[in-house]
Amino acid sequence: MTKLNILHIDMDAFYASVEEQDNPHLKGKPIIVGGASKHGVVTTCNYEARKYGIHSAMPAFMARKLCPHGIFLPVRMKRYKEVSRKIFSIFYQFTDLVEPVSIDEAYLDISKLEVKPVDLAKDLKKKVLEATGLTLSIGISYNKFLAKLASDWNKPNGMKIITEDMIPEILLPLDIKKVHGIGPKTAQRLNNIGIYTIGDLMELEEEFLVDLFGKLGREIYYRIRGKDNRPVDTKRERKSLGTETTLSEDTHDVKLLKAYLHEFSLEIEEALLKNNLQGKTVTLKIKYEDFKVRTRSKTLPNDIYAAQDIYQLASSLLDEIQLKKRVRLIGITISNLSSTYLEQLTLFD
Ligand code: TTP
Ligand code: MG
Repeated sequence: MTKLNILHIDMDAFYASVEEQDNPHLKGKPIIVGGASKHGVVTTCNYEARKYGIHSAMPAFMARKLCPHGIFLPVRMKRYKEVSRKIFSIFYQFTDLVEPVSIDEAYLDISKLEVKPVDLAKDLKKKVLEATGLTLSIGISYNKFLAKLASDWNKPNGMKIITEDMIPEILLPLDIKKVHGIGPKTAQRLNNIGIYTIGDLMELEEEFLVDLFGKLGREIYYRIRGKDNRPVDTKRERKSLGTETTLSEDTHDVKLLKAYLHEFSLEIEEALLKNNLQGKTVTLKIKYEDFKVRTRSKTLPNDIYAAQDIYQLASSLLDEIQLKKRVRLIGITISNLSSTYLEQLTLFD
């Protein structure tokens, strides 16, 4: 039997569960996080609220309609990050082969450990519950694709093993939307040609999928056959992260432009925290009314993630530019990124 050496861990209703834990009187009530915040979009909700059909990325007004007595709470990113750190420090107690995927999700490679995967998974669940009061779902398999599929199998507080001989029974009837890498658009394109399940998808030739989706097509071809040799990548990095907007009216108004920079800094801080990242380089981008683009960057000796630091840097870059023409687009990017978990890793070595 292929060794079951990969774990995928995903916290249950993460932000909402933290809120529930911090405010015990809310336990059992439908909790929606994010409805109160700037874009008016639900970031997540607890399983009680999901019974009403509420889900991530739903506009808040719709969620309120579905569940008027729901508890709508603002996003408290710093708090979630704090809890996330605690959880990841528990992962690192088991192995240093941890790939942080997001604030509440990680892969662990347990090949080096001499313990039964199920026992390890139970132990890990118990430790996280004791330290934080939170539950999580674990998938156990022999590659990342199958481990991720397994962690989603019986959420919340789930545990699922997928072994090699279960592949036909589990994969063939599965909706193609469940394949990591097939997004809603890709799924739609496949539905259009009569492909709904992985079983249908298996009928297609490798080269046909490559023609359709390029390199991803090849990956999909192998993944649905239970083959995925991506290693657990402890240093996985994104190159940059940023946001920009075209203004409703071209402007010279530095105060207004700085208000945008302020808003962007908050958004970038949130995205950095969520993805366990920090960065050294901030780039300001301006597009003038004549569509000429100017960018200016500054690189610091140290890493930053806080909105205030990003704003200060971007704002000083704006001060250095003489606005001779009106501006039609403004944006900030942070790059030179690194994982905030690398520190933690050395801490536990
Ligand atoms: P998920 O793991 O996708 O969702 P979840 O943990 O809330 O629920 P579950 O895993 O039990 O299905 O995302 C983790 C956190 O990331 C989530 O708590 C809130 C945040 N998030 C957003 O901000 N926007 C989104 O669109 C999604 C999906 C998640
Ligand atoms: Mg989750």
